[in-house]
Amino acid sequence: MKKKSKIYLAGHIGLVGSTIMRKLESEGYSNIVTRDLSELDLTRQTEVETFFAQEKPEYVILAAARVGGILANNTYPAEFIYDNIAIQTNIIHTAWKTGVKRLLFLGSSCIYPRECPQPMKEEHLLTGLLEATNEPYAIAKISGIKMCQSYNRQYKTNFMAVMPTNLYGKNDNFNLETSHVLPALIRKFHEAKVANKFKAEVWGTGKPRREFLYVDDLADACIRVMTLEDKVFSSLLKDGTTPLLNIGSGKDISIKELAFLVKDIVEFPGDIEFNSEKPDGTFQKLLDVSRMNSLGWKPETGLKEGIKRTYKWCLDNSIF
Ligand code: GFB
Repeated sequence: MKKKSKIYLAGHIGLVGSTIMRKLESEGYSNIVTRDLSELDLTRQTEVETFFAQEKPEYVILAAARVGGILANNTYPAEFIYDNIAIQTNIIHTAWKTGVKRLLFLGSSCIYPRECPQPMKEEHLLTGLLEATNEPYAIAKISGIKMCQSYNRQYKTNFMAVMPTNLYGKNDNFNLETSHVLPALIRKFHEAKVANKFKAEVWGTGKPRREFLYVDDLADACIRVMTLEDKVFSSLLKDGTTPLLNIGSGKDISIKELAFLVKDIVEFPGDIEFNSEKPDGTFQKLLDVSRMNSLGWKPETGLKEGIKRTYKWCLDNSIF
């Protein structure tokens, strides 16, 4: 991927897409194509085909998806499976038809089995049952990986899937009904502080463990994969292997520890109340990131620093 290459960034407004956009621009990529939902509905096959025929992108970064936290996944399983399968099917298939040189498909660490050995390696895919709260989303993402693998095997395409761990950062979703845990805790503790409340609620038992990655580090990893030398890139796809790369920080933390860390950063003086009526989800999701590390990538932003930057961004942009 060269600075002048035509790159289609699908999903440029969300947490991941907007960060990749900023990073591409700051690195001097000058021919990035985007479309808002009002201009292009990615769940509509003919709209996607017309768009690719007109724009003829050389590279595709597929960050468009229906995403959300544990409650959103559990409440809207139909949208999570339908939208994701439709979006990725239309884009991956049309990318093959129009000869796209390289495609990057973004998934999530929830593709791995619920009882997966930790840390979870790429080869653990499809070795066990999935976590119930996000099974439809995980099935959609696994289908996307398998599409990339099938097209690579049959048509010699260069389609790669990257599986990030739980992400957070600027431009995240801070809606308490649909967000992930980290933005939710920032908001809950901030609002409790401002309202002089004595306590704030954290869902579940606090025992599950999660790995967090600052989204700027993910963007860096994505661009690194898209700019790998052909020789290195194709070695990752050889013999029809699953085109899969885990992207994470390599460290996890319990939700309880996370809650105390966020409470500290936000300076909420009250108590934390765990509500065990709310679901815990998977007990642990820690990625083995040795494959990505062997490609020369390592995250730069520690969890505390990343949360501080995210909270500052919220305050600077009057998010709450
Ligand atoms: O981030 P989260 O919604 O997603 O929840 P998952 C992680 C953990 O934090 C769960 C707890 O154990 C939640 O119960 N938690 C505590 C909270 N307080 C809160 C809160 O106020 N809001 C939220 N949202 N959680 C999602 C999947 O799983 O993560 C997706 O459903 C995807 O498919 C994504 O993989 C990365 O890590 O459980």
